Amino acid sequence: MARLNILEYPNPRLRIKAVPVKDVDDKIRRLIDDMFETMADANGIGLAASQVDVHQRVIVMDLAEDSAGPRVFINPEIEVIEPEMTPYEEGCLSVPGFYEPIDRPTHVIIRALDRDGNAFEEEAHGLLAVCIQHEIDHLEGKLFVDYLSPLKRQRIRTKLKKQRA
Ligand code: QAP
Ligand code: CO
Repeated sequence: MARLNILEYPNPRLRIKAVPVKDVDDKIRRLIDDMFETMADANGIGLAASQVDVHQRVIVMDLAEDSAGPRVFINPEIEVIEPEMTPYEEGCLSVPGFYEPIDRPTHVIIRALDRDGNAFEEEAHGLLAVCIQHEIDHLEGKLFVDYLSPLKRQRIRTKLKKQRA
C-alpha cells in the first residue's frame, strides 16, 4: 500500500470532474487500498479519489461512529427522499484546519458499486448522509467552501496560502 498526496484548496486540480469507473478491477482495488491508507494517516473519515488527483468516481469512508466499518462507493448516486435540510459542521482533508456548518438534505438513498463491482443501495441519514454528499461534490469538482460566502471563502484561501508559504 502507498500513501498518496492530498491536493489542497485552492489547487485547480480539485475542480476536475471525475469520470465513472468502467471496470472494478485490481487497479481500482489498489487505488482503494491506497486511499484508505492515506485517509487513515491523515485522520480523515471520508476521501474522494479527486483529492488524490485520480479523477475517477471512487470514494472511501470510515466513520468512527459507524458499526459498518470501512466503506467503498464506486460510481455513487444519491436520491434525496425528503426536502428537509440539516446543518452539519463540515471539514475536509483538502481544506485542513477549517470547519463550517453546511446545510444539506438530511435523508438520502445511496446507490453505488462495492469493491467487487456489485451494485448496492443504502438509506442514509446523519453523518453518512452528510459525508456521501460532501464526497460526491468532490467528484463533481465542488468543495464545501463553495457553499460559504465569498468573504469567508477568500479568508480561508488566504490563510491556507500563508500557512503553506
Ligand atoms: C468530509 O472530512 C466530512 O481540517 C470528510 O485538520 C467532514 O475527513 C464529512 C480532517 C465532516 C462530514 C463531516 C480535516 C482532518 C478530516 C481537517 C474529513 C484536519 C484533519 C476531514
Ligand atoms: Co472533502
